[in-house]
Amino acid sequence: MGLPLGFDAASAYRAMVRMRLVEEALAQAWADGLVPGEYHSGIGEEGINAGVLSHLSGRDSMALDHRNTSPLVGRGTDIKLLMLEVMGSEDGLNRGWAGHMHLMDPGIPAAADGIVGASGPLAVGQAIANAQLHPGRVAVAFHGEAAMNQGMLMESYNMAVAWNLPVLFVCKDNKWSITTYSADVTGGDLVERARSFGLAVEKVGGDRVEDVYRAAGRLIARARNGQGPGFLSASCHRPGGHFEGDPIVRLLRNPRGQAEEWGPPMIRSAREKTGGNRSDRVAAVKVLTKRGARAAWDYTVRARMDPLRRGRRLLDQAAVERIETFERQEVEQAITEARAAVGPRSTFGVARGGSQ
Ligand SMILES: Cc1ncc(C[n+]2csc(CCOP(=O)(O)OP(=O)(O)O)c2C)c(N)n1
Ligand SMILES: [Mg+2]
Repeated sequence: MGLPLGFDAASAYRAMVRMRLVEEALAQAWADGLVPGEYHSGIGEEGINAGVLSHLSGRDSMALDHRNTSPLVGRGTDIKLLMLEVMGSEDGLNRGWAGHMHLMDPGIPAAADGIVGASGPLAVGQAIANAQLHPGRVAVAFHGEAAMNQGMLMESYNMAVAWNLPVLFVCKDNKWSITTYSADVTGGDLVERARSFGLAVEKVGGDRVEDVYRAAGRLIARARNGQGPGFLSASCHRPGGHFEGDPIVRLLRNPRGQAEEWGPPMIRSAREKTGGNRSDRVAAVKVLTKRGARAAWDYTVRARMDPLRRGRRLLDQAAVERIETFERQEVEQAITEARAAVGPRSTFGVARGGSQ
């Protein structure tokens, strides 16, 4: 199948590169102790974000989760203000009150919430306002697959269908909920679950921005025309793990080395006489080993799902270089200025040369 009509590969790639570079700059700032608290990066989700955002314009609204940086970058939020906000600066986008997890850009309008599943009610609220005040505008909620086990998100699906609201729910399915395999705690099939609410559904590989563009386009056009809300399931792989400094990534990237380090103490503890009966302790070690092996295998297989690598193939080399050079200059300038404004303080995150 060729590229979809109206799809601009260069714009999509530019958006993805910009998102990736801003995320990398902020991940580095976190490692350098400049970001208070946690930082959840959206590296690996760029194909989903860029494909969906290509269909939004003007004041279409967005409700975001804890991986909110990339969608804001993709919608044109000022990246220096965003960086300052993530670093807790009073000169930031939200005067340092929002930090990384509750970023808000009233100019879009877009709002993020760190409570898992909260992008559902936020988007439904935006959609009600849009339907009443600005027919033709849509709202998009971005959430993870594990958020679909949260009641408030399911209530949002229900209300969106019952009131025929112009909203699209985008499920970024990376298969993980922090350190839990979502499949282990999820009943049934999530796409079928969404369909059963009466949502129009599509499922795509989120590493192919052109496929996301095509599917999101159909769902957003329906919602905009008053034909009802939609649900897009898009797979992705986040090579960085749950948040910066996530120790499980060490296991997944280097399972053999980690088994050598963690294995002997685990076996010793299973043999020790304290803490439950011996067969239970041995069984626990077996379960952990099996889960670790399955996760490491899955991580290795899915590591090929880089949306930028695939996006590059849609363009010629000269265009790729032009886009990357330009975006790198812009992002480097913004992060240099933001870091200079924040100063040398290093009171948060992990110390340089820490446990990473
Ligand atoms: C209501 C609530 N419960 C638990 C948490 C802690 N928490 C933060 S992110 C997360 C995992 C969410 O998984 P998913 O929705 O799949 O998003 P992902 O992190 O994989 O992008 C959890 C459990 C939270 N923030 N809010
Ligand atoms: Mg997840």
